[in-house]
Amino acid sequence: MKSNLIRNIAIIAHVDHGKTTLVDCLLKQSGTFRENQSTEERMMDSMDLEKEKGITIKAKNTAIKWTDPKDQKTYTINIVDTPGHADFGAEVERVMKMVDGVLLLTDAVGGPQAQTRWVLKKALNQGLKTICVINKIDRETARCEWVHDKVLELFLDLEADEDQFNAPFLYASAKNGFADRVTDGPRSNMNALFQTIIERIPPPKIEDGSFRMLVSNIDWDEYVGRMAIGRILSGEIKQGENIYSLSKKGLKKRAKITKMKTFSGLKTDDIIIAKAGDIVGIAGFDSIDIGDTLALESVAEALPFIEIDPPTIQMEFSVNDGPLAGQDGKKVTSRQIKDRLDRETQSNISISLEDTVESTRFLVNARGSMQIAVLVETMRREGFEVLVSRPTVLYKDIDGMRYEPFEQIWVEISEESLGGVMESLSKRKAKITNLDHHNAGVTVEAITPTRGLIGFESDLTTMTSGHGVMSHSYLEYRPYCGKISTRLTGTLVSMDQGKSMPYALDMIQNRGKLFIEPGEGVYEGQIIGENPRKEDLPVNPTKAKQLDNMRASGSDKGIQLAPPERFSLERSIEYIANDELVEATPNHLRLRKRILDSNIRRKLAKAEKLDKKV
Ligand SMILES: Nc1nc2c(ncn2[C@@H]2O[C@H](COP(=O)(O)OP(=O)(O)OP(=O)(O)O)[C@@H](O)[C@H]2O)c(=O)[nH]1
Ligand SMILES: [Mg+2]
Repeated sequence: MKSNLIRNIAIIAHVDHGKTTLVDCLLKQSGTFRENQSTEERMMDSMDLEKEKGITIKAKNTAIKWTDPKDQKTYTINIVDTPGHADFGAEVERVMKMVDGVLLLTDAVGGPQAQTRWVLKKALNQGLKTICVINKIDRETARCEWVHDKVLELFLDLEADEDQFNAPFLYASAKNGFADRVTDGPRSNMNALFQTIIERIPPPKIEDGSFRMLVSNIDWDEYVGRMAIGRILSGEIKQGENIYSLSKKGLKKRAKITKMKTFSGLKTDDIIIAKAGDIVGIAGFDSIDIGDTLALESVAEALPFIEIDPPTIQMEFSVNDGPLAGQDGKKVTSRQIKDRLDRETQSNISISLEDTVESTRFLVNARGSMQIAVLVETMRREGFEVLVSRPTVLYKDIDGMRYEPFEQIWVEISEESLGGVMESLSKRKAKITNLDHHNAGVTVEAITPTRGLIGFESDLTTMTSGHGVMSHSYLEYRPYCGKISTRLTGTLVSMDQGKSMPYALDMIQNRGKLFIEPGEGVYEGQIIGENPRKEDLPVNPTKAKQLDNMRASGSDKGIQLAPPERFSLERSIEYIANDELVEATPNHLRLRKRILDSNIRRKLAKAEKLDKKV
C-alpha cells in the first residue's frame, strides 16, 4: 500500500457530541460491512462499562477503505475514536502522534464546550490539520451559524495559524447519516466528509531510515499477549524479524516479532509485512508501554513522546480489612491489588501509583474521580475487593508556597436553578468569570479549585433535577485558596455486627436517611445512613423487636420503610469524608468509617481536639 493512499485521523470533541456515532456512519457508508450485516449502535464502544455508561472510555482504532468516485482510487483511512470526558483526556493526548489530522465535532445546539477547547488546543499544538464537523444539525434547535462562529472564535482564542484557521466546515447528522459542505445540502450521505478527509488531511509523512515506530496504544491478543500499536514512522518490517524496544527510561531489549496486524472495521487482519505510514499492532515484547519506541537497529534513538497534562487528584486503595472481607471477592490480597494497579499504569498513561509505608495501602494518582471510579468498577468486575478513599487533590510546593490545581468549568442550567447553583459554586470557592443568559437558560463560566469540584456534579444533578450539565477542564496550579467545607451532614454509624432488622431500621429512619434495607449484613463502624446534623450518630440496625405476650416473633409486619438511598460508586467516593472509606466488592458497595471501633474513634477525636487547642 502506498502511503499517499493512507490517511490517519482522530475524532475529537466534547463528551456526547457524537464521535462514536459518526464512526458508525463512516464504517457503514464506506462499505466496510456486508450489505444487511446487522450492526449495533456505537459499535466502537466495545467495553461493557462503555456500553452501560453510554460514553467512550478508551481511545480505539479502526480503519476503513473508501474509493473516491472521481478517480476510483481506494484509500485506507485509519480512524481513532477518542473519549470526550475530561477525566479520560490522556487517551486523546496519547493518540496525537499517531495521526496527521483531526475531525473536530461540535454539537449544533450547545456549541463548543470545555473539552472542545482542550482537545482542539492539543491538536493545534501538534500541528495537526483540522476538519470542523458541526454535528446533530437534525436537532430542531440547531443553530449552525452561531456554532460556526463560536468555533472560529475558539481557533482565534487558541492562536491558530492561518492555515489552521481556514479549516473546512461540514454540517452533519451522524445519527441520520449525512454530512454536507453547506447547511442546506442534499443531506443524503457522508461523501462530502470522506472527500474532505482525503483532500484536507495529508498522507502520513514518511521519514528516512529503517523501521521505527512510537507505541501509542497497547492491546491484548489472546494468543501472543501484549501488542504495541502505533504508526510506523520509517522503513518496513516483516513478521519474524528481530527488533529492539527502547523504553522512555532508556532500557533496550531485543525480541522477535511474533505477530502483526492491521485494523479493518471492527476486526483486525494478520499481516506479514508492515510499511511506513500505516497504523499497525506488533507483538513480541512481553513488557512494552505506551511511549516506548520500536526500531530495527540497535543504534536507533527513542522517539519523543508528547508531554501530557499532570494528574491532579489522588486516592488511596487498600486491602479490605472489614469483618465481611473476602466473602464476596476472589482477589483480596495486597499483592493482587498492587499487581493490578501496576498493570493499569502500563496502559493508562495518566494514572500513576505510589507505595506507602504500609504494605496494604497504595496511592493512585489520576485526572478525576470518574477515571478512578471506572478503574474501581473494572476491578470489582474482575473479582477484586478494595477499600477506596475520597479523592484529594495533589498539591505542589513552589518556593515554599502551597499550590493546588484549578479548573475552568462551564455549567448549563435553567434560570430557576441559578440561585442555588451560584451559592454552591461560591461555597466551593469558584470565581464566576461569565454569565450568559440565552433562550435555553444560563451558561455560567467559572474558575474553581479542583478540590471544590469534587462532588459538584452530583450536587448539580440534585439541584437541577438532572437537567443541569457541567464540563470542566484543567487550567493550572495556583496558590492554595483556603478551607472548603464540603459535606454538611453527618452519618448514622452502626455500633454492632449482624443482620439489619426491619424494626431497628424503622426506629433509625426517624433520625435520617437510610442507605441499607432489612436483611443486609452490617458491621460496627459501617455507615448505614445520613444524619441531617453535622455529627456522626451511633445506631444499632441489628436490634430485633422485643417479643411480648401479645405478638408472635417476626411481627415486623406493618413496618413501612422508605426505600434506601443507593449511591453509585462514583457518588459514594465523592460523598464520603476523609475519615471514611468505600468498601467495593463485586456485589456490594458499603460506606464505613476508616476506624471501625467506636471507642478508638472517640479517643482519637478527643486527642485531635486537644491537639487543636494546644
Ligand atoms: N439528534 C442527534 N443525536 C445524535 C447525533 N449523533 C449522535 N447523537 C446522539 O448523541 C449521544 C452521544 O453520542 P456518542 O456518539 O456516544 O457521543 P460521543 O461523542 O462518542 O461521546 P463520548 O465518547 O462519551 O465523548 C447519543 O445518544 C447519540 O445517539 C446526531 O447527529 N443527531
Ligand atoms: Mg464516544
